[in-house]
Amino acid sequence: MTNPPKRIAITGAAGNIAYQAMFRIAAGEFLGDQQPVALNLIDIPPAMPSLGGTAMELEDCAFPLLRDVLLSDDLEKGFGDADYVFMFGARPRGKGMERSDLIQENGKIFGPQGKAINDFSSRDVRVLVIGNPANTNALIALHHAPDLDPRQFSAMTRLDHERSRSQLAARTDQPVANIARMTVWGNHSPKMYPDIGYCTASGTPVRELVGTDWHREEFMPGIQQRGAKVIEARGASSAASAANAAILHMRDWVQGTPKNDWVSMSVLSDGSYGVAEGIVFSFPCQCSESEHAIVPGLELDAFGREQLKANEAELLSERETIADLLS
Ligand code: NAX
Repeated sequence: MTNPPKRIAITGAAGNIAYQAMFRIAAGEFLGDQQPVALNLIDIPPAMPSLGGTAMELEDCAFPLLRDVLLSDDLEKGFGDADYVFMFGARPRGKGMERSDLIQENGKIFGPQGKAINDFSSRDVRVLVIGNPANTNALIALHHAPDLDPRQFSAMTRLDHERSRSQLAARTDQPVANIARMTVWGNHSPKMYPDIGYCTASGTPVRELVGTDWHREEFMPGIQQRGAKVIEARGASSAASAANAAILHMRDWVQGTPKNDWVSMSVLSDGSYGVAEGIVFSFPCQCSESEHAIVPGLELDAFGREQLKANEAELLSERETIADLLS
């Protein structure tokens, strides 16, 4: 018997990351090769002609699992009956734009979109915000979806998590598949805290293999600045790796994380680890059947606690900047 299709809404569908993500989703990399999918591709009116071209390409792939493709600049249609939402769509930072302007401008997008998800998507929808500033945009979206559980919303720090695993594999000379229990705490911004305190490489504590100086002086800034380095080299921001991380984030949320490991996910803080409630903060999370739980009880040293506080302060300040959008 064939499963009914799951409907996946993608905002910013004419953009770079979405272009790297949607073909993989349609090929079954997110929900598996037994699950038909329907795509709702959402963008703004000027992007519709280009999106039409992408839809032709999807058709030309003749993906066996792809049942239906809808293109829309209308939020009701776009988010209608969505089971999963990837929110890539955002305004890029323009010339002379301050970070606070960017936060304000993007905030205006995520309020109405959160409301449309609240009003028109499946009651069990799961939402991932990628568009920057992702954590605060997710906070705005979930705030405008009062009929849904805030736990149905998350923001992406998975790219930072995978970047970390890859660098640690290279440094310890271990296969990347054997790098476990990495944690990226905080905000998807250069303040994020890539923590190796519990991380293991083929079962050995990574901290013993790499040392504190390398962690703080090379690894941390390397991960925090990795996005900027990609832009410098490519002349464009990370797209394929961001799409990969978005698919992994959603796949693990739905299908579950491996036993004895966890992933980094930005979710609404419940006060765990002393982080203020009411901000979307990256925590170590374990997932099972579309639910996530913050891994409890990890010990942080004084340096780690300082890093969490700095991230908390940054996210509280971002929340202050968009306070009018939360009223
Ligand atoms: P692009 O500029 O290529 O695409 C953005 C798309 O969003 C465009 O097609 C634009 O028309 C659309 N858009 C703008 N306003 C919209 C609205 N109101 N409704 C629907 N669509 C709208 O950017 P891309 O490279 O795809 O990046 C997308 C976002 O991801 C950016 O905000 C980027 O900063 C962010 N990133 C987040 C990452 C993360 O780890 N959380 C990493 C990668 C990336 O930097």
